[in-house]
Amino acid sequence: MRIGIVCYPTFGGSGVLATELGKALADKDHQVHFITYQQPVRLNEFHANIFYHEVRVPTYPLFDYPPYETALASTMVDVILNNHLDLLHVHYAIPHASAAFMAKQIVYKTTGKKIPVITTLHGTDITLVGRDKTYAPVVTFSINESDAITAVSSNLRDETYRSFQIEKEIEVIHNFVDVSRFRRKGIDAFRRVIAPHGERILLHASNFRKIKRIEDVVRIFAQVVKQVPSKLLLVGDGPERPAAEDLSKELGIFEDIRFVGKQEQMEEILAISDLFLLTSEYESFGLAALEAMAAGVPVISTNAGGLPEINIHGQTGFLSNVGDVPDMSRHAIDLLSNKAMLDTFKENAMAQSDRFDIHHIVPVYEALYNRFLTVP
Ligand code: GMT
Repeated sequence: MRIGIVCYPTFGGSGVLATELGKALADKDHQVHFITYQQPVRLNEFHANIFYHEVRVPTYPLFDYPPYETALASTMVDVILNNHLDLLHVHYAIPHASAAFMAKQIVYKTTGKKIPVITTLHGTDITLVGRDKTYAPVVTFSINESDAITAVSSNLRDETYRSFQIEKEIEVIHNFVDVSRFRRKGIDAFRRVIAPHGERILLHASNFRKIKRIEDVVRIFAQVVKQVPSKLLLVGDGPERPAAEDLSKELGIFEDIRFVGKQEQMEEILAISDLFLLTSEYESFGLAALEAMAAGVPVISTNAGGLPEINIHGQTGFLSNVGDVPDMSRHAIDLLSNKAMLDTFKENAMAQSDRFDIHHIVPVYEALYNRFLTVP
């Protein structure tokens, strides 16, 4: 198949998932065309079946807001026609689903070809940004105009039905992880640099937006470090980082925390970590938590959104109400101070991640694509 994938090229989960999907499809001999404004972060090696088409947005003094969506739709048309694409798979509704609708119309009017559009909803395109009145009519329309709609969790599917007038079926295809990539032994030298006295290593990775409640991560760690010798690694960057740095100074734990910024090699970092913290107010899925589990790192998380679909309370980690720092701290301390329990949870986390392995989920997407290719 010749598949066009449209996504955000950044570190965010939707872009990561879309890129990993494209790479997996290319490995299965499909031809994959990424259409986006920058080389996707995880598209970091050459593959004969992968093509990257950059969306250029020419500027002009009149444009206070350069029209990205127009540039994207026009690039989609070019790529569809020049490469004889069979379908477009867009990740994150805004503005990808509406640009795809426009591209589909143009291709049909000019060539009579009907290009199927599949829209995968990822989370904030529905729960935060999409719900905004400014965007909602276009989001509703373009989702309904998609030939197939998928959501990355049952929770997100339900949220979408609650927030928008959706007339079509939304299919749940959970996010996936390439388990084999994350099953690796930690590099001792690396661990010694972070935790020179054999301390436990806690980890959080995100885009440091408000929704992640980074201050809760810092406050949990402040409790843990009182009871268990430990260090905290904070991976990623974003608007809440300065506040987290200030809070860790205020709580006198700045020296025990490393703010390492954006990192591509998450598997190296996870391999030396003992516990993953995800304190979000909402996660449609929580891909970062799944990657942690694949590496055998148990997860202390909130019970928001789709997190209970992956993190099993009392088995792969613990779930608490949003903002319940004492509960999350207690769970973290209990787990880190009981080696037998920690080892069991590590095994459970790996076993749970196997259910979301790339080899199970990618064929589900292929089957979905095939449905559209076989319809005359
Ligand atoms: O977490 C973010 O804020 C980034 C966002 C994105 O669009 O990249 O992540 C969303 O999509 C991921 C992949 O499907 C999910 O794992 C995240 O849970 C989801 N984020 C939210 O729902 C807040």
